[in-house]
Amino acid sequence: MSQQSWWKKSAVYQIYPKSFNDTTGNGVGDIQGIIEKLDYLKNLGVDVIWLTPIYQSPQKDNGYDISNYLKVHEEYGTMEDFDRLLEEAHKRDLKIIMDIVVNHTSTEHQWFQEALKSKDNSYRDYYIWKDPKEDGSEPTNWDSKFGGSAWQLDEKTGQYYLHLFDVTQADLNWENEQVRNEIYDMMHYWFTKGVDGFRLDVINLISKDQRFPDDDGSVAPGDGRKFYTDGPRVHEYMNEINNEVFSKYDIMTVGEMSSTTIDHCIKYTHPERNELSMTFNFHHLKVDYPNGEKWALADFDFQALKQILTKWQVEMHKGGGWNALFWCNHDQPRIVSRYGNDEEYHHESAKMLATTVHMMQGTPYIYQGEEFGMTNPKFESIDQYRDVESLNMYTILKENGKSEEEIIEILKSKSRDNSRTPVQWDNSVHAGFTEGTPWIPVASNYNDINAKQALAEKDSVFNHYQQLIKLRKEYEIITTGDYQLILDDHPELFAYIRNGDNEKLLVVNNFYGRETQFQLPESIEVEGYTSSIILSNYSDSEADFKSSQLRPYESVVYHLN
Ligand code: TEU
Repeated sequence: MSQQSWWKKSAVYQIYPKSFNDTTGNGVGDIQGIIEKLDYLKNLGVDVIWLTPIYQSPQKDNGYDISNYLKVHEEYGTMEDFDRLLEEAHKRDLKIIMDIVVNHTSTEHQWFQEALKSKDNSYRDYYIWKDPKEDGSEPTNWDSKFGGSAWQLDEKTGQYYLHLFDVTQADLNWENEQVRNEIYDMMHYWFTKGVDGFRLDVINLISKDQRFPDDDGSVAPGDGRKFYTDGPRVHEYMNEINNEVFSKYDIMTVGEMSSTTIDHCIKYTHPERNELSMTFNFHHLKVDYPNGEKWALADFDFQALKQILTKWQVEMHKGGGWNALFWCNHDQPRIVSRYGNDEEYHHESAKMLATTVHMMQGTPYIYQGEEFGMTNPKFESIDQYRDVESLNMYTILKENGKSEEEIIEILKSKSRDNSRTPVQWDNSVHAGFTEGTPWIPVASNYNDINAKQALAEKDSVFNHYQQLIKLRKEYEIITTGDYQLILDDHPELFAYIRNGDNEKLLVVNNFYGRETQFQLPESIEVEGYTSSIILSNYSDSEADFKSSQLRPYESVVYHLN
């Protein structure tokens, strides 16, 4: 396998520094705190660490609002701390990829502060400014993803600027070649330091339809996504970034693709197109959005989940693309609380969910705390929330007539803060995260669910993740085999086969807390194959791979050859 695809066998661990490990007592995680946990991560077996933004930022969106790409946010430490982290990681054969946000900057960025000065300032065209409509209203009816209009009026110059996210996150104008060159210089700075790659934030939003039309409401009022998602020049820009920057280093890149399609993701990741290594898509994490609405409650649609993950496996494999595999990140609720059972079957369901994605084709991502089954915190008061999106939505849902209780129930299920509570290292005060007051409360179950406890347990969730990572290194079929869903509409089972040359993996996952029968379809050719169980979340799973009675959340991987 050629050098540049080392990431096809890697497991990536995502760190949200703010909530990872605080060594100064200011209640915020820091770079020294990450250095102190590198041996823990090495023991888990991961190969790459993804750091969410650590750049200078007013922290309105916890670092996704960058005010200086070339400085480290002071609460996290200094550039010397970062250099030491990189050195210590590389000593342990751990790679570090950075989170780069180039769809927008903070409005506190020097470029934006200059742009505000006048319409003819040389930085004005770094951002997207439009005159009001004739009646003085916003240039288009597009909504911000964090609620409200995507346009903010600057009284001084009488023009609006575009912000697809918070009002303090102004969209950059990628049509401007000077902007692109500034971004490329900044990227070279980090790669020259020895960084091993980038996670590119909402990178498929950077090309806007220059007509800036109103949304006709055919999808949903104000949903202007189709005018900037996978936009007209997006692949041209990806290709230019690759030619100008990525192609000069042995690195990996992963694009966060908001509301994208398989066709685009094949284009983004096919090796001959020289764009990105792999992509995140989120369609499998919207099957608990009733009618596509995030801020409402519904059980997850299990059949839709199976179909979506299958479609992405089959078509990306056929098209030569490469998936990032994940359930969790800093924007998503904790998966064991979302699609699993975080009480009666905590360990079984956390392990089952991990096996489901880790045995698929792609590069798996583990979000901090997922490796030992951290859950949603189930906060009871709005005072416990910090996320700008959640706080905006609290206001909007209130204005729309929802009661406090209804809104709290929605936030408990949907808020991004569900994944941003401090990592639960042990059962000491604040779960060993800080000796100060944490910036966001620790989940109350840290006595029972913490890393120290998991490391001491033989059959812990942590140990299950260790085994999954090892299996990826041991069985080539996990990386190269094709994927075939079986028992497509089974009410409880998500079962699939990975087909290799003269070998198969049979992966059977019970997604529910009740027993159910597995029967291998006659159509599956297994004559002459012998089998062994290479992983299970029960110690005594059925050896007969053709037929078994599966217990609640039971998940078994059979190797057939
Ligand atoms: O996320 C973009 C994104 O798609 C999600 O934030 C989603 O739009 C949001 O949760 C609404 O459902 C990236 C980062 O991961 C996120 O943390 C940032 O807030 C956002 O971009 C803006 O930079």
